[in-house]
Amino acid sequence: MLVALTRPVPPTIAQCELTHLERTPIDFARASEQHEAYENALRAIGCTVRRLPAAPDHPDSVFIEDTAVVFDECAIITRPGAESRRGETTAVVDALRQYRRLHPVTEPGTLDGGDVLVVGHRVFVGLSTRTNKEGAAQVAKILERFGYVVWTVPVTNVLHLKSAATALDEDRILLNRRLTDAELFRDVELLDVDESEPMAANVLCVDGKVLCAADAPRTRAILERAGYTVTAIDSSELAKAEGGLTCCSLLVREG
Ligand code: CIR
Repeated sequence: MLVALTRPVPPTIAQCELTHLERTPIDFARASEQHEAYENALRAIGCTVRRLPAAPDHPDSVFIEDTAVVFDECAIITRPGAESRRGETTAVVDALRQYRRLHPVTEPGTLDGGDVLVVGHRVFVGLSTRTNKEGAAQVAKILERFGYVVWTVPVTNVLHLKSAATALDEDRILLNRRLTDAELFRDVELLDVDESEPMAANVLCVDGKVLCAADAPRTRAILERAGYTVTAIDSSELAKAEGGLTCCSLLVREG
């Protein structure tokens, strides 16, 4: 069974952190509807959705991916790079404790889950405005005992590494090579987004089924030609908060 942990859009979403985008009005009702449709799409691709409590004190709490990174053997609890987001981990710890042994990232390390790209047993950690070298070193230390190999990757121009590249399978990623250096992923198979769709690399793939942004039809066609079953998801409201498709869930494989 695959459990997808999610968190509702908080009514405070308009006060979210922003790094690369200008602030524009976010329609809370519409964002919530789109988020529910996303949860339904997760169900349709085989996930059991478990919604954590809302956290109105944390405007970015819907972006649950940034609070933890879940592996088969353990889960890493992050120390988010934005101070406003640090309190989001408490409820995630409570929820994840029943599934995995937890390893927290500690000060001075910072880590956002959006910067951790797992491709089979390879783990690429983006060094960004949110994730620092200490955070990446802690990830490497936690994971070395389980046979993962960890590399760091510079992240510039985008918020997180997974804004530029996401995993499709155990040895393949979808990437936008204008936003990240393709050379860094040398022993992984690469599938390119359509270059007219700069934000299309953030897709959520579960066992060959892909959730892809509705405003990336050309990349969707590329994925379909490569044999994936693709569902288009309209997440335009949360995109104004710099959220993508991976960032609204944490996937936990059970049993
Ligand atoms: C933030 O700046 O932290 C949020 N407004 C967006 C986080 C998106 N997270 C992700 O892509 N993993």
